[in-house]
Amino acid sequence: MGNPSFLFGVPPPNENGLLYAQAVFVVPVMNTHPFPPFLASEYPPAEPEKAFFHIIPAPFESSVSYGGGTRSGPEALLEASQQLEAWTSGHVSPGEAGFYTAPAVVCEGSAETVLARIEAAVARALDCGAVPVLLGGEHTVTLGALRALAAGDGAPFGIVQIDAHADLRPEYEGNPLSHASVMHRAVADLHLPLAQFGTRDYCREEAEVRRRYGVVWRDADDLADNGLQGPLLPLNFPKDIYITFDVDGFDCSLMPATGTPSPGGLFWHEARRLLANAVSGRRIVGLDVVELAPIPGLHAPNFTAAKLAHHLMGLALASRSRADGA
Ligand SMILES: [Mn+2]
Repeated sequence: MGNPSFLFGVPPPNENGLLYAQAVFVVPVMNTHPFPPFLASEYPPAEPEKAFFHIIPAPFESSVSYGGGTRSGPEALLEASQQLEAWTSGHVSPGEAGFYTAPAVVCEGSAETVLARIEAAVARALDCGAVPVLLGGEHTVTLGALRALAAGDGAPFGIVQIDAHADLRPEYEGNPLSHASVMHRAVADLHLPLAQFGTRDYCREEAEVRRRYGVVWRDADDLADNGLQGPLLPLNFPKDIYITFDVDGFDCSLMPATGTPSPGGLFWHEARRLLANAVSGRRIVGLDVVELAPIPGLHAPNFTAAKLAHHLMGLALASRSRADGA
């Protein structure tokens, strides 16, 4: 890898307000290489216009509060995805609907600059009729996807968040675009309905934000003690949902490779049952897997994150098939 190679990126909005142009610009970067397409070992990459899924790597890392490394998350997840089987649980094959892995979002510049690029990449996915699958990067990247969906012409949608943290601080260390504030931006700025599951590390101020904005939640302790107990989402929650899965929602023994690992989290089958419950009767319009911070030499968490992304795509495919009457 001694030769220069290139990362491709979607340009930020231009002065005419266009979200993206046809051409991409090229930023030379030393000692990097294009990320492998998602599960290319089983499915050759589809054309963007024909793919059901646009997988968008967003290796953004800026507002680290504990351990770093999320900038390496998308590449590690994509590499690990080559080891996946074609089926997810329930014998669903998302790849048959077409995977297009977009060029990695260029993550140089300010958070707002990067968010504009993410928004453009997600808008492009939506224009293609695809489900955007964003791979972080720190949790801040979710805001770019939410902005694109909110600006689109789709039906109203709500957010289903799996996370150890509420991410509801108005700002964190003076930064309103911190990963610890991303859901505050969603509820306060974008006015999106929000449901949080698996939460266990948050403060009084965030609990007050929950009440102020009518956030739905089931904390990890409650889920462990009482189980799911009926539908997780209220009847009046939007039928269209965006799923944001912060991998620290998993227990830290299953997912040590994240910036703020925490005990008392979800295990695989708990997460699977929780997601099935939340998705039931609803349609997934986009999703992300964020905050993977790979540990050199430890492959299991990367594979766990890849399998999670694949599983979520299986749920999205099934949810859209139901909604479309297929
Ligand atoms: Mn988070």
